[in-house]
Amino acid sequence: MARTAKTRKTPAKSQQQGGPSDNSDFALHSLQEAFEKAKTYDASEDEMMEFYRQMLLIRRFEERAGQLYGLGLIGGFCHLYIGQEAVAIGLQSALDNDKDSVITGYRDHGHMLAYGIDPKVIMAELTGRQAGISKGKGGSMHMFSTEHKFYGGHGIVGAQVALGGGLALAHKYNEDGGLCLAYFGDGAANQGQVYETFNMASLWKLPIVFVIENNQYAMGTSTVRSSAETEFYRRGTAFRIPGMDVNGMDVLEVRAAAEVAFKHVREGNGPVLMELNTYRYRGHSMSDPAKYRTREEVQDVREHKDPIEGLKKVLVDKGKSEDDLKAIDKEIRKIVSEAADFSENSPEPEASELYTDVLVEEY
Ligand SMILES: Cc1ncc(C[n+]2csc(CCOP(=O)(O)OP(=O)(O)O)c2C)c(N)n1
Ligand SMILES: [Mg+2]
Repeated sequence: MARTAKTRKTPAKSQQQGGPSDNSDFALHSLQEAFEKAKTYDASEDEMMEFYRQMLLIRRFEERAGQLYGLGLIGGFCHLYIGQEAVAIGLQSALDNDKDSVITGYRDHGHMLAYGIDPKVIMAELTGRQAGISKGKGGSMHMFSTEHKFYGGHGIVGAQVALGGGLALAHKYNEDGGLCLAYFGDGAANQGQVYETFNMASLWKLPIVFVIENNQYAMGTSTVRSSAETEFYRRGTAFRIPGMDVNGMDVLEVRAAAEVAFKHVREGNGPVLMELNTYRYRGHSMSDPAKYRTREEVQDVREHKDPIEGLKKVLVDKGKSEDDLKAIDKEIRKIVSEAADFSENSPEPEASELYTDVLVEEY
């Protein structure tokens, strides 16, 4: 019988019975077992407020980016991260920003914000301005900051995984103590070079964390229609890479998983593969009317699994007042408005910029 979208797993799958550690045919589950012993990161109240603030920044920034796109101020492609905020915030909060590197695909604005990069230069890049992080020449998909060890922003599905392997090799070769966090989607997980990278990374015990952001769709195709194995955390088994299955809608769970995975990698044990189960609320890109799923499906996730609302509940239970949380919202709206104003009022690149950053010689 054909599998339908109804049978696909939900972001809450990892909370259900019969998780990976019960699966006798999934051999590399030692990290999953360690993680399942303490699935919620014991965050201080300040840390939780910071997670809340950062996730809200991504949400409001992306909403504004969507509006600017609608007004014609952003051209080209634009892939929003709304719904997936807990993944980037939970993982990147556990990084050492002085040492570690990050690489991802084209859905990259949220990762840049999570890495502490100024919203103004991200928004200015989206609107193609000189002040943008790639001088306005990269746009939404090609943002880059070597200063922050953020290596893109890539439009070729899966290519960032092989490049991430290279970054990890550099960390090891230079003995700089860093690790590479390489994000890719459920669709990208079916790309050939991903497995070549798994092989070399495991063979050479490279310091890399492979993160599959399973948002359930690759463009308009759900995972059950495209993938023979939808338990993506198992995909490293043939390469002896331990897997972890994580609820990517819960920032405290993501951070708890990150602690286990990063420790393993930092101790020189080679790569880890993490599957982060999440969901994108908007279409694949701004030009996608999303006819391949029902409104009810999206609404159900928004109402029951939203990462920001989920953390808000935890904070309110801990005694935070609605007013405290509203004050954060106000602060974030101001930051986002300033970023939008900055990006609209900044000059476009000079025509002479057409001749810079162009490779014309062999190297
Ligand atoms: C090599 C390659 N093949 C196809 C495409 C077209 N394409 C762009 S995004 C995409 C889907 C990727 O989905 P997924 O990896 O799940 O990432 P998501 O968009 O869900 O974050 C495809 C097929 C591409 N950009 N590069
Ligand atoms: Mg996807």
